[in-house]
Amino acid sequence: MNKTLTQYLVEQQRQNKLIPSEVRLLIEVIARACKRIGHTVGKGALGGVLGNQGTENVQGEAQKKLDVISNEILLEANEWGGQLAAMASEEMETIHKIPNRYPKGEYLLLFDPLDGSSNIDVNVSIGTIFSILKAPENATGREITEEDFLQPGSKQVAAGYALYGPQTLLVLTIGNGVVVFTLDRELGSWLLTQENVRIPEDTKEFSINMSNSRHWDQPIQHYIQDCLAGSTGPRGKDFNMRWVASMVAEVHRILQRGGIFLYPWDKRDPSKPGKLRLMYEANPMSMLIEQAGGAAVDTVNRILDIQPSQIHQRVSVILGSKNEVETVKKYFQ
Ligand code: P6P
Repeated sequence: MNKTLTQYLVEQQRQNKLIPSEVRLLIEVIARACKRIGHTVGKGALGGVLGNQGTENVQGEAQKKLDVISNEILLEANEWGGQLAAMASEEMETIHKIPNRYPKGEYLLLFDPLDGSSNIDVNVSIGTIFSILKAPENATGREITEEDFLQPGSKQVAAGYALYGPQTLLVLTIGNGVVVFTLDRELGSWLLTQENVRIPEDTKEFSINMSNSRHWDQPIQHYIQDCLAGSTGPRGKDFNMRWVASMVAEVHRILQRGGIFLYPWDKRDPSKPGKLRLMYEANPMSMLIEQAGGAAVDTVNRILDIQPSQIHQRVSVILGSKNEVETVKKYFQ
């Protein structure tokens, strides 16, 4: 019988003293909320949950009904438990403080409630990404502010994602490697199906939105050209390409078989350093990638070292097989 999520977390808490009970309970609540999100997503047209909400989020993007529903599920599930001081979400302009009627804890939860929204209405894999930080020591006894969230990704206590695909998966790191749980839909239990996930250090598979190529910086243009030149070109090997347009699906493929994912700055909107958000997309994914032996940079700097300046800030993302990320960095030097 596969270990349950609870058994895995209790053992990590007991053996490695890696996570206090508050973090174990918090992860279990998040996992339960992701079960509900997956169930709701799975209903599709039968649940009347497809299509647009008719509103825009803080990013100026049209919100899907499921974006809003998923956000609500995570807020409601995490408000009352007493582990959190506040939450932040791609779908909310400002931080969400724990209502006074509930006890407050010392952790901060950040999430992209449903990543890959452009895929919702066409039944392609989407997911929930989450990141757990500890509130600063000096936050005790005072109101939590947005500044309290602005910690580098290296400070994350835990990170993970749920992937709503052919299987419903929960992929998690508490700083002791990466593990995968598969949802047993009959039992409603997350069962441990993979431990110590390791990313192959080399790859022949890149993941980038090629339709943006005329807008890329020169180094990215050169890197992709060299990949496309294949075995007769400077790389001396043929490459394959994948683009699902769901970061969760791309990262999961890379965790399983290696690869490199790139969403670099481009000149469509020069003021934006990239499309993806640092706090609740790039940071949690970078922690998972590094914990599995990969690398994650913003073209030159380690993503987990970036000191955030605002909660919704964007960043260029290049992550995956360690040696391939190093190769891309050389094009920028
Ligand atoms: P594009 C989804 O909207 C997302 O934030 C990531 O999950 C995904 O990798 C990227 O944007 C897709 O972007 O420009 O190809 O639609």
